[in-house]
Parts: sequence; C-alpha cells; structure tokens
Amino acid sequence: MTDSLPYSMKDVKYDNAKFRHRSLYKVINQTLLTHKRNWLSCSTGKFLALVMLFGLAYLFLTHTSSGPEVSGGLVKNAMRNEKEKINSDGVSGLKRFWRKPPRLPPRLSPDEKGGKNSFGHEAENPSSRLKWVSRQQKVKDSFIHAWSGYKKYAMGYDELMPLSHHGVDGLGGLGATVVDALDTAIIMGADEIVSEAGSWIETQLLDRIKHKGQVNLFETTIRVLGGLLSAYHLSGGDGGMKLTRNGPKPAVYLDTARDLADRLISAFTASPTSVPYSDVILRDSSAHPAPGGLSSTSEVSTLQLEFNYLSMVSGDPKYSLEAMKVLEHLKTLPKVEGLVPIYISPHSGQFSGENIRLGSRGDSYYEYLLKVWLHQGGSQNTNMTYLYDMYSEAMKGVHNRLVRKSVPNGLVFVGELPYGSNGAFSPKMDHLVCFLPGTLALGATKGKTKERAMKDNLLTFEDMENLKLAEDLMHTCFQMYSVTSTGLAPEIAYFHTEEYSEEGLDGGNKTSKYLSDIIIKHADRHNLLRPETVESLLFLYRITEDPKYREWGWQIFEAFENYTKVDTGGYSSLDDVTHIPPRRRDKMETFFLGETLKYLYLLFSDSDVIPLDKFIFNTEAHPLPIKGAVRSS
Ligand code: DMJ
Repeated sequence: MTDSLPYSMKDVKYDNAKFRHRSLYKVINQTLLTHKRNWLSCSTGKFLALVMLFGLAYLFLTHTSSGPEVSGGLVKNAMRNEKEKINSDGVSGLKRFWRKPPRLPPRLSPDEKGGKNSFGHEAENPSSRLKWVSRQQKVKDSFIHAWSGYKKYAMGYDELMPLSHHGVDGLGGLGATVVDALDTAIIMGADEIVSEAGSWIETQLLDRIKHKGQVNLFETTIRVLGGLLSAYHLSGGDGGMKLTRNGPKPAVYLDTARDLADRLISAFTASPTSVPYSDVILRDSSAHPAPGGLSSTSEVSTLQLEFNYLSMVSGDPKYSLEAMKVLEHLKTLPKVEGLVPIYISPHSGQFSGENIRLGSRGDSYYEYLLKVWLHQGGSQNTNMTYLYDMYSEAMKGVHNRLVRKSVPNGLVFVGELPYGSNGAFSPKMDHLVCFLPGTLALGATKGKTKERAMKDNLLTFEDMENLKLAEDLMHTCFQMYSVTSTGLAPEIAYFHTEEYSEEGLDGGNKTSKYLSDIIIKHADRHNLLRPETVESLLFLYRITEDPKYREWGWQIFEAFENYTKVDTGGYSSLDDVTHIPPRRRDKMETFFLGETLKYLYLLFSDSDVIPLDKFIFNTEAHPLPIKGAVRSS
C-alpha cells in the first residue's frame, strides 16, 4: 500500500468501506494519522498541517445542520437517520470528522449491484429515501387529522360522522375507533393519541363491556379484541417491543381483552355445533344466531389468530380450543377445489347455499387459513399442516375456477360463482377481494423477500404461480382506482369479458387505458375508505421490492386526501367515485384508522418496521407476533 492510498488497512479489513466516498479532509487526516514518521518536522508535514487547519476553519464556518425538523416517533427518527446517512457521505462537522467509520454488516454496494436488485429494481438512494420518509409523515398527519375529528365530535362512540359532527354506535358501542386506532398510533409514534386512546380504554372500556348488549362476534373480535392484543404486545406485554411509553400498563389491555373474550366465547359454547353463533349479548354472556339463522363463512373462520394469541399470553387454552374447533370442522366439509360457499349453519354445521366468492362473507376464510398456519409456526408446526393444505388447494381452485381476463386489455380478475361450481360465472369483483394479492404473496415467500426466497431455493412452482397471480391482481386492483375520475375505487367492479359487457358504465377517467375493461354499476360506486388495496401494496412492495407499488400507494393516498378529507376533522366515505366533486357520506369507518392509514404508513417505512416474517396482521391490520419469532430487543 502506498502513502497516497486513501484508506487505512483498518478500513479495508472489514465491511464495504472501500466503496464509500472519502472527502479530501478525511484522506489527509488518515494519511497523517497512519504515517509513522514525525511528519511535522518535514516541509510536506507542515504544509499538510496548514491545509488541515484551514479545513477545520472551513468546517466550522460552513457546516451547521439545516433542514426542517419533523416531529414524532418513527418518522422523526427516520428523518434524523436519513440526514445522518446523507451527511456521512460528505463532510458534516467536527464530530463526524473524528468518528471511526461505523461497523456495517457486509453488504454489496449499490455500485457493485449496479444499483439494482436481481429483479432490476432500483436500490433506494438517500434522496428517494427522504422522499418516502416525508410521505410517511404526511400519512401520519392524516391519521392525526382523522383522530382529531373523532376526538372532537365522537370520542367514545364507535364511529365518527364527520359531516354532521356526531358519533354513532354501529358496532355495539365499545368505542371501536379508539381501539382500532390505538396500535396505529403506537406504530406511528403519535404519543398524544396513544395516551388519549389508552386512558379511554383504561377508564371506560371494561365498564362498557360489562353493560353493553348485542355485538357481532366477528367484528368485535377482529377490531376490539385484535386491537387490544396488538396494543398489549406493542407496548411491551409478552416480552413485546415496547414501542411506546404512553398509555396504561400493557396488562390493562390484556385484562380487558380477556374480559371481552370471556363473554364472546359464549358464541361457541352456546352453539350445538363447532360453528359459532354470530351475535353475543355482552352483559349476560349469551349468544344467538343471526336473524336468518346462518353465519357467514368468513366470520366463523376469522377469529382464530386472536383467540390463539389470547390463549398464548393468558396461559388459558380455552380460547384457542374453541376457535380452532371451527377450522378443524371446516376441514371435514365438502368443497369445490378448496372453495367454499359464503354461508354456514351453526345448527347443522354444514355450508348453506352455493354462492362462492372471495368478496364479502367469503374473503378472510382464505386469508386466515394461511395466516393461522404461519402464526402457529408454519412448516415448523406439523399439527397445523392441514391449514396450509386447505389454503393451497383453495388457491388452485381460484386459479382454475375464478380467474379470468378482461377485454380488450387483459386485466386479470377474480370473479364469482353465485350458483356454485355448475352455475354461470359472474365477472364481479368486490374491492374486498383486493386482500388477495397480499395474501398470495405472503403465502408464496412466507414473508421473506422474493429475492431472499429465491436465493434460498424456497419457492416451489406453485409459489411462483401464486406470486405471479398476486402481481397481476395487484395491477388490476390499482386500475380499479385509476379508471375513476376521483382516483378512488368503487365498492364493486364488473369486468368486460367475451360473454359480458355493458355500455356507459365507465369510471370516468377518460385517459385510462382500462376504461372499457372495468364496468362500474350505479349502485356500486361508493367508497368506504377501505384498506384492501393498500394492504396488498404493502405486502407486494415488501416482498418484490418493486418501488412501483409504493408509487401506486402514494397516488391512492393523494386521492383520499383530495376527496375524502373533511376540513373540520376526519375523513368521509363517498357516494360516487366516478363523479367530481363526489358526494360525501357522513361516516368515517374505524378501519380507515386501524387499517388504511396504517398500511400506507408501513408501505412508506423501512421493511424492518413490523417485519412480515415476524408478525401476522389480523384481518383488521392488528399485528400479532408469530409464535417464537419476536422477543424484545
Ligand atoms: C375490515 O373490517 C376487515 O378488513 C375485514 O376483513 C373486511 N372488511 C373491513 C375492511 O374493508
């Protein structure tokens, strides 16, 4: 090594220091420090000392830190980290000047990777990172705005009516928005909201649970029980992450969850079969079937993540035992290539009717087959293999029976079989089906990146097919937004096929290539601020690392901002997404805070915030730690 080389031996011995840019000052500094001679005694040494003095003076005069400070939690930290990262590439002051280079894990430099991953996606650079950090902050601002409206006009009610400035109890009166929003606030570092929501839960919720009447088993489990359990873990319970110091002790969330579940469990025990009743009367812990006697298939099969986790952390197996009986029973019922009707009878334990779809009443049956399996340890846990088998068979059924392409532009969509496997195919797709791309991607790589899973040889042919379907469906779900005048998706879309077309029912965005592929009927033009598309964007982005999914999420977020934000606080649903200005509906659904904004925030965050291979999101976006995968650091 010659004296003029700009690296000390110490630098080249580890990490990728040789790829890092070195400033002139650092070069001189290290040359001087590593030189064995008494350098001040020679003229070159004196000259270098002079240069160094000038350099130090220059640093003092020119490098004071600048740029706007952003307040709050993870965003603030990320902004700070960003500034540090950017500064560390250049010259930023005395402290950094003397600091030893950090010990980084061995990593390919962007140069070495050609700035791309093996799928050709650009590696994130510091300025694009900053862009996402600031977009993430915008999502947090929206969350704060949504909460401010709720707090002002509807605190303690289930939902906000943002136009009339009222609250409404559409979910039984357990303050569903408070509990649904809490873990989003924890993840975002919205400390004030964590305190407000936490103290409401501590002082009010138990009393509500003891005295309220009828609630729906499914809605209460996914929103309230799921929200409490996730808050319990994220605030440090169960050796959890302790993302917040605000709010009550984690035990408050767990005790409340337990009291609630002790009442909800009557839906299982009161039923003559393993299929629970749909409704519970909280105050006397009794349960009864829904008015028509039937339960929704998705509802009875979307309780297990929450009940299993409660058993894990409480040490009482009864919750898990009751909830898992449902899935064990569903395993034994006849299916059409894994696909099931959307109704089931708690009296007979049999499916009812023939209507098969992945939209309303069917959706999260398929989601939980996969997620409960993953949550219980995936392939490590052989007792649960039947769940993965049911999921895998059902996805083959989706490929074979429900997937079609639209004309003229070939959008891949998932339709319905309203009259069963021998009946006609309907090219109807609920926005709810847009959970599927995310689930398919998760099922393919089990939460790892596609690159990692491929390098480790983990992907089967079936996984690759499912991943491809996930990407195709993701594109379609995004186009359901892009074809409308507002840039927001309708509740339901139909697809133009060889067999089916209707004139004059397009989304209104005349510049969209897919205008005639997607048909939107008048009755289906509303938007309820639903999360499914941004949920899947998060999974697709984290798994494929393709930045286009983030850009799509940003476009959707901007459309929400443009058309659903209410000046006085909160966000509203819309009557018609094809018309500008869209007429507003006086309702802010709890899942806008619990899911939509959380998924957008995470889409713009680093992938190690609530990592997909350590957490499972319940169907209401409440992350629960995978068995054995998460311990506090
Ligand atoms: C949420 O309550 C859940 O995501 C559920 O699985 C489906 N419906 C809403 C959101 O659209």
